[in-house]
Amino acid sequence: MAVTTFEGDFVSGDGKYAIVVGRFNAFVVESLLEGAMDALTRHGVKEENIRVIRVPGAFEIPLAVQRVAAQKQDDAIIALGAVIRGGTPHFEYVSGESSKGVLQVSMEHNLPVANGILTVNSIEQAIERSGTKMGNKGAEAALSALEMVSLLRKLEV
Ligand code: INI
Repeated sequence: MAVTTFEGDFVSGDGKYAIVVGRFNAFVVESLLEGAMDALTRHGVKEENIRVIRVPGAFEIPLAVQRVAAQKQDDAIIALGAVIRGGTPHFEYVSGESSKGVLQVSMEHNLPVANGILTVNSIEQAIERSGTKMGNKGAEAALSALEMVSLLRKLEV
């Protein structure tokens, strides 16, 4: 008997997307945003169906994501930020809480929220993951949002 498999694809670019961006470590985050925009538009998402919401830092991302989710305008939200380890434990709080927060909103609102919040030990690692030798985490997050929108349409309740 054949197994039925459900899997999202990247072919329908008709969804609406909100990108919530933490401004902290802007030199990295702007590259993540470029990567996300490029991935969405090259998969057929029109610029008028993308909105960008800016917040001060990664710690503020969950609240903005929650508000955007409550507006019910988008098929998915993409959270972008860059948390880079410094000399204090502040890093741990910001990285842990921001990731937990976006997951919580995703579950509560039954909405894909892609986690493109980079959490790295050094500026070098951040640069590597924002469009150089380790890819672009913003683009990856956008692709996962596209895939999840497609998958959830196939798993309509
Ligand atoms: N915000 C970040 O987005 N990345 C960081 O690396 C960071 N560090 O390390 O401090 C950071 N801090 C600011 C934080 O997100 C809040 O904006 C701030 O605490 C005010 O609530």
